[in-house]
Amino acid sequence: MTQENSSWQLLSKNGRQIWAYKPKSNNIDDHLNNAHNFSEQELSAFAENFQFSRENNPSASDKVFRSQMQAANPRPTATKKTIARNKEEQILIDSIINGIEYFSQLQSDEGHWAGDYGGPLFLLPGLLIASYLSGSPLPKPHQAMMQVYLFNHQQPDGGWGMHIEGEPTMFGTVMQYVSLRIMGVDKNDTRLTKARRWIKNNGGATGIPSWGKFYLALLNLYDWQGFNSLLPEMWLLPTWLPFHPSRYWCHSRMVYLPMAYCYAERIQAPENDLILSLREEIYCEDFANIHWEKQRNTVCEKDIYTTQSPILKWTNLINNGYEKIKFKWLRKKTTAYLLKYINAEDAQTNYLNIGPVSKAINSICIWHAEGKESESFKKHVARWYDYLWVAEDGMKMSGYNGSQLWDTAFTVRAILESDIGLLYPNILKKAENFIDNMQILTEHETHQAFFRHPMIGSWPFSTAEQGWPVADCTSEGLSSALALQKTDIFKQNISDERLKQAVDVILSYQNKDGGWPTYELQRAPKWLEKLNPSEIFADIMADYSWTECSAACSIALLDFQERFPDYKTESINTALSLGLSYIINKQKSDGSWYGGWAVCFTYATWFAIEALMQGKAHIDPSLHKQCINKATDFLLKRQMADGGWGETYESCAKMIYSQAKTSQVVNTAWALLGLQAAESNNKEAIQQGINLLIARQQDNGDWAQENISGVFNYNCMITYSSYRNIFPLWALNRFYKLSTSAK
Ligand code: LAN
Repeated sequence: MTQENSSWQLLSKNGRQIWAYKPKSNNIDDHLNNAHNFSEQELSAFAENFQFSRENNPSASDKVFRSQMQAANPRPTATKKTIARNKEEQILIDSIINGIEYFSQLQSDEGHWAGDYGGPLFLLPGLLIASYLSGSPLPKPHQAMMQVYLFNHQQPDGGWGMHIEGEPTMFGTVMQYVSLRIMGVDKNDTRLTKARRWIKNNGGATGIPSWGKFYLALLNLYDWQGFNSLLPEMWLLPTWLPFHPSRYWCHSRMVYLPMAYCYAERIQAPENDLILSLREEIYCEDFANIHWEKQRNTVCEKDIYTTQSPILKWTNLINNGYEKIKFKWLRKKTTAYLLKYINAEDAQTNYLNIGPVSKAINSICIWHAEGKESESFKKHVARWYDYLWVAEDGMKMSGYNGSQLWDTAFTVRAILESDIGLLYPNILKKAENFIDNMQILTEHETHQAFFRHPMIGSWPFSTAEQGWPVADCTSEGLSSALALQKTDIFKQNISDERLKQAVDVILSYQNKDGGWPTYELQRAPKWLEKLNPSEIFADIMADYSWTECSAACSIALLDFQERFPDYKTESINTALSLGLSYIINKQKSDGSWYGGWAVCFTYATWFAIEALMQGKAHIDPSLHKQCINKATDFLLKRQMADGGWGETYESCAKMIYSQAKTSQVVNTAWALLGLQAAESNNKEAIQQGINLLIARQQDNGDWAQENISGVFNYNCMITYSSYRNIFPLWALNRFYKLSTSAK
């Protein structure tokens, strides 16, 4: 390893992962080494070592992490050789083994797989604003790498998208612009001049969507008058009201909570030279002359995803009116409540918070309420680093504190799909250890007071200490634990009792419509979506059911029943028939399913097929046949000339299948998993897809990073860097299993 290779190191402890610059030791609690600057020389050495070009692919390959892990970890060897019956089979086995052995080098000592979880471009600005407002600058090397990241993702016309693959938007561009200025980049830097041109050509920052207006208002770059009231008092209304915030989707709830506090307090940076200059840089008109009230609903057309409904407009009118006459005593009571809630969320999540947006805004609230020297604020700052990730494109803010449990659970299933996986007991043992450690076994003390869904027995998406259970993560945790226990190759620690607790959680998560949501039951009616104020996301107001979540939960229940047929048989059977009917009803006329959390139709179609095939006994046979036939027809129709499948992120936003220029290994793998699960008799199509996966595999067992694979709320993409390994491996392993059992 070169010096540059080793200056950034990923430290990890029980799933917690932090990038440290030249750390003094491997102790994660001591990761900051403030003695260092980051020289120009080091920067260019980094760029040379880890080349990145947005033009080739805006999605980085996670080279920094991967090269480090490869250098540190020897390749494992199989406990015995798998004998092939012919040359073709040998190629298949070699590819699977190569894939497993390569990927196992990326496994941490504590058993999980880490990886780049970037993609959205509006996260890092939030953190930088928190650090700027609170006067807590990030270390120089971190800032230098953040600048690298932001410039790497600037597009040729000077703008930035909302996420790394998206077309430039006002939100993306203004937020990155301001971030770079906060970090001290000169306004005359040609890249910033170009960005300014983009902003001004598109109407200026008055048209930034509401989340951007909020961030700019904090910086004193937007008048709070130009921001629609969030009616903070709403939090004190009776909880039975259908629009009470406790009924919102938890991510919206936990973002609008600290936003309401900041709004109620009108938190605002003091004017200084930078702020005064920025006011001149990002607007088309003179800042002092902007009619702020008129800007409340101005949104640049490049940003709009959800248009304001008439009822939202009326609500805003009323709320803005109330703001003029508000009762001071009530406002005081409200902010005290908001703060209590923020403190509770901080404690429940060990200051990680539910996600990256609230992480930054909660930090701001605690700084404002308790001060920079308070213990709570220091605990917040300590957790900023849990959200930062270094890849060859620079330092980014992750969409979560990682995808640890999720990736580990899938990897176990992919490896164990055939007997080849059994040849790697050490990898599996370590993974089991991690999955064991990540199950949530205690309840938050304040869970009832703050509207939390019971969580004993659940699994999270990232780590147990983050403290937010997820329905389908619980399912993947359970399915992977059961798959491991089937092997019986080493001592395992998850008791029957705990498996049953997981099932109880899954059962408790089923929505009235028969499907499964993400973190909580759907608590608000769908019409509440009319009050979605975000402009840039859809379906954020309630926790609706999703095909993938419903499929994962149904599959976990089926896996569980196989092992414990007598546990709550009736309840599980009822849950299954409702859940599977939900999935069937969601099938589109072309045979596909829309995927809400990854790109896109191939993802959800795979999940749905898997659940319907495994749950066949619970479905009317003719309906089942019709449904599966339609699904396989859909997949076969979408196969590309080279044997692969490929979708772009536009499938998600437009909700219409959008074919990529080239096939994608991740989509190909999902389609193949689906076709094989469906027992499609088009062997040739499957063989062609398999050939493509093998041909695309690199010599070291990895696959190249292609298009971005994850999404949320239809309109923002998110990177799942492990998917390029997990799913091809899984599809190949299934092919091997089926071909050996058939003969
Ligand atoms: C995630 C990540 C995981 C994802 C799956 C488990 C894959 C999915 O099946 C259910 C939904 C879930 C848990 C999910 C929901 C939305 C999240 C939390 C994210 C995509 C990661 C980041 C995103 C979050 C909302 C980002 C912050 C943005 C806001 C609009 C608040």
